[in-house]
Amino acid sequence: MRIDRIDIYNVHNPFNHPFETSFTKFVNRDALLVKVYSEGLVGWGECKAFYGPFYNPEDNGTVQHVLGNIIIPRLLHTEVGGPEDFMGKFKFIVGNRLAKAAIENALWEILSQRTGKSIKTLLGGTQNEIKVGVSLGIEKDISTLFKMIEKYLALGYHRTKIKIHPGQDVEVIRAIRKEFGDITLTVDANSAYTLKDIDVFKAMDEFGLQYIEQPLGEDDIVDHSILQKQIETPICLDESIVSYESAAAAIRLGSCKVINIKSSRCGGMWEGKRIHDLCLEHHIPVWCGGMTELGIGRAQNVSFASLPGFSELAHDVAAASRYFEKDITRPMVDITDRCTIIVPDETNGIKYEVDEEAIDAMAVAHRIYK
Ligand code: OSB
Ligand code: MG
Repeated sequence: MRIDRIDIYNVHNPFNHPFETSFTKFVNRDALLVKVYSEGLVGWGECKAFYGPFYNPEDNGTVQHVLGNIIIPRLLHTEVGGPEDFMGKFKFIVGNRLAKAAIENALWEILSQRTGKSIKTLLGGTQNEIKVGVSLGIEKDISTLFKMIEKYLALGYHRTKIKIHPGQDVEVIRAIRKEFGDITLTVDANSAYTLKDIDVFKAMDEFGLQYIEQPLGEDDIVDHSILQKQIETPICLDESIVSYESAAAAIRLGSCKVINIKSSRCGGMWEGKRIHDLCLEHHIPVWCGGMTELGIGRAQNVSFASLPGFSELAHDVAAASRYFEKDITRPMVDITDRCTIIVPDETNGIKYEVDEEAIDAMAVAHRIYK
C-alpha cells in the first residue's frame, strides 16, 4: 500500500468523571489521532499516549515529534506491505511504541478495506463477543468508591478493578470485601510500590484477588519475580510488557502469572498478537488492557480481544459511556445485556464509523503531511 498523505489531529474530550491513578488525576482525554490516506482508502489510528509521561516514557509531545519529524517523512510516498512490514521498516527507532502503534493500527484499517475482511478475521480472532470489566479510579473517600462499584456491578460488569497507591490499599480491599463479598476483584498499582513494601502485598493474600496489576517499577522484571515468589496472589504485568522479548523474559523469570496485553504499548496489534501467542503457548492467562481510549482505539481493542486467548478474563474495554458523554464513533461502543461487546466482522454487520464531525469539534490542532 502506497502512503499518500497523513493527517494528525490533536483532540480534547472531557471525562464524565475524573479518573485518578497513582500517577495522575485525569480530567480530560487529550489524544492524537492519525488519518492515513492510501490509494483512495483512509485508515484511522488513535495514539494512546497521555498529556504527560506518567504511565510510560511517551506522551503526546514525544509522539508528535516522533511521528511528525521521524516516521511520517520516511513513510510518505513509499510502499508498505502492511503492519508487519511497517514494524520491520521502523525497527531502527528505539522504543516509542505508542507512536508506532497509532500508524500500525491505521494500516490494519486500510488492510481490512483492501481485503474486505475484518481486523478480527485478519488477526485470526475467534470470539464473537468479549467480556468486559471496569477499571475504577482512586476516589476521595470509600463511600464514593462504593457508589462507583455498585453502579458497575448493577450494569453487569464481569470484574471490578480498583486503583491503589501507598496508604490506600489493604484497608480499602478489606472494606470492599466486607461490603460486596465475593465479587471478582483486582487491584492496579501502576508501579507505585517497591520491594520494601512486600508486607503490603503479603497482606493482600487473604482477600482472594484475581490478580495484582503492576505493583513495582514500570521497567522492572527482576523485582517482580522476587515478589511473585513470596505471595500467593498472581501478579499481572502491564507497564513492564513492552515487547515479545519482555514478555518472554517475564515468563522465564516467573515475574507474573497473568499478562495484560495492551497492543499499543508494544507497537501495535502485530506485536500484540505475537505476545498473545507466546502467552497461550506458556499457559499464561491474558486479557486486553485499556488506556481510556476514544472510540477509534476502543473499537480496535474490541477486535484485538477477539483472539482465542482472551476468552476467560474480563477486559478493560468498557462501554464508551463509562468515560465519555460524547465520542468519535457512530455508534458509540456499547455493551450488550450480557455485559459483553460484540466484535465487528463481515458476518454481523457491526461497524464503528468514524464521526469526522465529532473529531472536528474536539480538535485543537490539525496538521497535514503530504
Ligand atoms: O494501568 O491499566 C492501566 C488507564 C490509563 C492508564 C493506565 C491504565 C488505565 C486503566 C483504565 O486502568 C483502563 C480503561 O478502562 O481504559
Ligand atoms: Mg494497569
